[in-house]
Amino acid sequence: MPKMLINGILRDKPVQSEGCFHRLPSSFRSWISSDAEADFPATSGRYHLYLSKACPWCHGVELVLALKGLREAFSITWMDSVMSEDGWVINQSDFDESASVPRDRYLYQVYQRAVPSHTGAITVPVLLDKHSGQIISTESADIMRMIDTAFVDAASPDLYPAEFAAEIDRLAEIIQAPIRNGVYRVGFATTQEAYDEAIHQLYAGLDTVEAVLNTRRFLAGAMPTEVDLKLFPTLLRFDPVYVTHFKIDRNRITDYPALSRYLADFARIPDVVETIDLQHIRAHYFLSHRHINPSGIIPIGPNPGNIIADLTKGAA
Ligand SMILES: N[C@@H](CCC(=O)N[C@@H](CS)C(=O)NCC(=O)O)C(=O)O
Repeated sequence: MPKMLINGILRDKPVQSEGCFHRLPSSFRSWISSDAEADFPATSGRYHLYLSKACPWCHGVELVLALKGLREAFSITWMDSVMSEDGWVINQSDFDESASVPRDRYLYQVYQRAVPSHTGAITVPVLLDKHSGQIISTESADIMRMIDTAFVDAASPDLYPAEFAAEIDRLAEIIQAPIRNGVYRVGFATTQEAYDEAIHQLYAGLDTVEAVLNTRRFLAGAMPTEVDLKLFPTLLRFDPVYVTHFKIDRNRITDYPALSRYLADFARIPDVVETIDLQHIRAHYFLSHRHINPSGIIPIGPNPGNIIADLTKGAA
């Protein structure tokens, strides 16, 4: 288990009770705004992201940057695939010298510098203000929404259009606990009861989403919106990782016609495929969670080496 910070010092996380996995709440919840007078105005080049290619929450943030053409507006520090006992390790070979952030070895150093007495988990994504050195947010859903709504440009898609906002929020609620967090609740359960509850909720959630996608191309309608950017990272990891690693073996995504069609359709959106590194993702899960995979074996995986090719077959 990775450690956490308690009063700024790296410590073991307390053991979770009743066999259930609980994600700690995000500690930093400020916002970038389109208002030029705001504390954190939407300014290209001012903000920095700490991201992992393996993490589904980070993947949602990266997809917002990709779909809105904002990749160059932010500097990024990437994590190594495999987590250490001391948490996320910063990738040194990809390090962006021009980003004007210190070259740390571990992510916890970023938290310690911003708030020396910080208590909380050391998670990605992290959104940092390079002017003040403050951490603005560690909550991916907020980061996705604030980038989409603050960095407005007529040429880029609106991922939270007003006419679909209620439906996007409704669907986000349906997928958040049972599916996006649910796969972790299943995989990290340490009692049969906790596993049974989480797995039933997960498959009920997938059945609901399958029914929605039988009538719509994307979750809220004909065009991709924010909620698709939240679901896709989990679906992408499902068959290659979660089925074996998290013991989620009633059905695969390939058993669901609408979910499979949707996964391939989403991967064909321009700039999406560049955000996917399945080898990195698989190495992360199978080698980082040694408490559930002590020997660190990486299984062969479905259709080895060909998953991306299959997903993007026929891409324009
Ligand atoms: N609520 C957060 C959750 C982020 C999160 O849990 N990230 C995981 C990676 S997938 C992490 O960094 N875990 C490290 C830890 O919990 O120690 C968000 O959505 O941004």
